Amino acid sequence: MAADCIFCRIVAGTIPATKVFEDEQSLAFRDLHPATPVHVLVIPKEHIASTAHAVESHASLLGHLMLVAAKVAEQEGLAKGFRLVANTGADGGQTVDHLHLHVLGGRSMTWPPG
Ligand code: DGP
Repeated sequence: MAADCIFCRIVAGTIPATKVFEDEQSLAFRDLHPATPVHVLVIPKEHIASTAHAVESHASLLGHLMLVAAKVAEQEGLAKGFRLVANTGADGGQTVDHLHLHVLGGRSMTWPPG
């Protein structure tokens, strides 16, 4: 756990969040500022600053997060599709330095992103 990390505090339960899924390795909760009708963040409980900070030993955890994201999408009724986003670093638009997948859905989306 990183002491100054908002998402570590959500994992620890010291900051509230609306959880939609949890297991030993991961947590999924609703984004505070939803960009789409369904907007859930899937995070590892372990503090990893970003995808750029992940190492080989995280490979199975990263795969697990993708599977959790798909499970959350199914649970949220996103049968028509959804978007997974992992903003990474300043140019990637990352604002919270704890690796997370955005599960976005509930409306059709355009490409490329802004
Ligand atoms: P990113 O910009 O990719 O780092 O996404 C961070 C997201 O985290 C952003 O969409 C807003 C969300 N967020 C920030 N602080 C909190 C919080 O305290 N609770 C919840 N549920 N979401 C948060």
